[in-house]
Amino acid sequence: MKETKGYQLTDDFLWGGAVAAHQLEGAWQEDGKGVSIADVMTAGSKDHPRIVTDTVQDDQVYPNHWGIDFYHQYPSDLKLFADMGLNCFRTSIAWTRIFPNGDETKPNEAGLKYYEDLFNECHKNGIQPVVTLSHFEMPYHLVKEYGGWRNKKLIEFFTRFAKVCFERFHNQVKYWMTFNEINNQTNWHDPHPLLQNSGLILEDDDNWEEAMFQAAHNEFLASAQAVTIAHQIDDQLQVGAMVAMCPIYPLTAKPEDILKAQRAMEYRYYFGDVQALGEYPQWLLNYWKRHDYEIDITDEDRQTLKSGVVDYIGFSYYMSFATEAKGQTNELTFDEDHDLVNNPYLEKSDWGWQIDPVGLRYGMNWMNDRWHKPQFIVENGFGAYDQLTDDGQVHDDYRIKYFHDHILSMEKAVVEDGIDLIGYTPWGHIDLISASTGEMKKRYGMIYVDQDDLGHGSGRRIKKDSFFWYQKVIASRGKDL
Ligand code: BGP
Repeated sequence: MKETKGYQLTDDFLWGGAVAAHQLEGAWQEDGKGVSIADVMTAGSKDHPRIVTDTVQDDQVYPNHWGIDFYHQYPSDLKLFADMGLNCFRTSIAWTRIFPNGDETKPNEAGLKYYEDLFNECHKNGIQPVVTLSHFEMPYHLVKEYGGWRNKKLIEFFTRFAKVCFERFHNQVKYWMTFNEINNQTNWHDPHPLLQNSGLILEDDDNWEEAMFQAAHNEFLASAQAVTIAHQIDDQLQVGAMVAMCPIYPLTAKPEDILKAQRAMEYRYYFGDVQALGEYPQWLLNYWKRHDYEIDITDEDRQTLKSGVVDYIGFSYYMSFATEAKGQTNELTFDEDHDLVNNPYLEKSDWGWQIDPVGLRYGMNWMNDRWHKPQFIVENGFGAYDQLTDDGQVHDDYRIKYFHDHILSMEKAVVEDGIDLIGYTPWGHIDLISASTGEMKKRYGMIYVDQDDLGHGSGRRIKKDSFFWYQKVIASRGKDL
C-alpha cells in the first residue's frame, strides 16, 4: 500500500456506508409489503440485463426476495457498522412497505413501524440514517395500472408517500433524497433500466426518449413538491437530488470530440440543472422542438420546480466515461451502448468500469461550478469477485487501493478546492445483491456475506481487510489512508 497521508476532515463530516432496501432487506412479502418492480426482476448476468417478468414465476430466480436478510438481522448488522466507526448509514425506504400498491390513501402501519425501529436502532449505535425515498423501486401496481412515471397521477402518490415518511421520521432522519440516480434513465434504451428508474414499459409505438423526458419531468415535479413539503414539516430537513456522476471526457483534443463530450455532459446532467436551478436549460427546449416532442409542462409546473429546488446534490461516483465524435454527429445525446469509447489511460474492473479517482475530483468541481450546492457522495465503490481464503478471511487489497485513491481525491476537492461536502458513504459496505446483475458475486462490501447467487450459504458476516482499513480512516477523520 502507498503511504500517502490524507487530509483530516472536520468532526461533523459524515463517514458512512450505503445500501438500498430492495438489495438487502429480503422479506419481500412480510408485514403487508406489496410487490415492487425489484420483486419481478430475475437475476441476469454480466452481459444480460435483468429480466422483468409480469408475475413471479416458480422457475426463475428473484434475488431481491431474500436480499441478505437485513430485514431480520439489522440489529447485529448495525453493531458491525458501529464497530467500523460509521456515523451515518444511507438506506432507502421500500415504498411498498408503506403503500403496498402505491395508490392507497392509508399507509401500512407495520411498514412505518419497521423503519421507526430500524432508525432507532441506528441512533442507539451512534449512527444517523440518511434516506432515499425511491431507490430503483416503486410499487409494481403503479406500473401496470398507471404506466409508471409517464402518468402525472404518480406525483400525488409519491408526495403522499414522502409526506407520510417526513411526518413520521423527521426527528430521526435529517438528510433525504428523492430519486436514486435519476439521470440514469438516459443511458440505455431497452425497457429494463427505464423500468428501474421510471417504471416505464415501452410499447412498440412509443418513442423511448419522449417517454423518458415526460417521466423525468413528472419525477422532477414530485421531487420538488417533496422538498417543499419537507420544509413545511420541519425546516431542519435537508432534501437532496441524487445523480449518477460519471464525467464524460473527450477522447482527444480534436474540437469535435470536445464538443461531443460537452454535449454528452449537458444531456446526462440536465437533471441536476432542473433540480438544483429549478429550470430547464434552453438547449433542451430547442431539442424537444426539433424532435417534435410534446412534453406536458405547464406554467404551474415551472413554478413548482422553481420553488422546490433541492438543498444539496447527492451523487454516486464509480467511474468516468470517454467519448468521441463519430462522423458529423454533434447531437445532444449520449447513449452508453454507442457513444462510449475506451479510455487508454485507465484500468477497468472485471465489469469494465473504468477506475478513475481523478474523475471524482473533476466531477465534484464540475457540479460545484454549475449548481453551487453542498454535495454528498452517497455511493462509491469497487465491485469485485472476492475470495474467502483458507484462513477464513478476505484479503481485498484491490478494494483498499480503490478507496485509498478515491478518498484522497475527495479530500483534495474539499480541502484544496473548497467544495462543501457533507459526507461520504461507500456503496454496499456490506455485500448485497447487485442492481445491474441481480447477483451476489459482484461484491462491494467491506463486510463479506457468506451467500451465493441462489441465496445459499450460512449468511455469516465476515470482516474483510478493507473493514479494518476503513475503520482506521474514519478514526483519523480521513488522515490515515
Ligand atoms: C448504482 C445503484 C446501486 C448499486 C450500484 C452498483 O447504480 O444506485 O443500487 O447497485 O450502482 O451497481 P451494481 O450493483 O450494478 O454493480
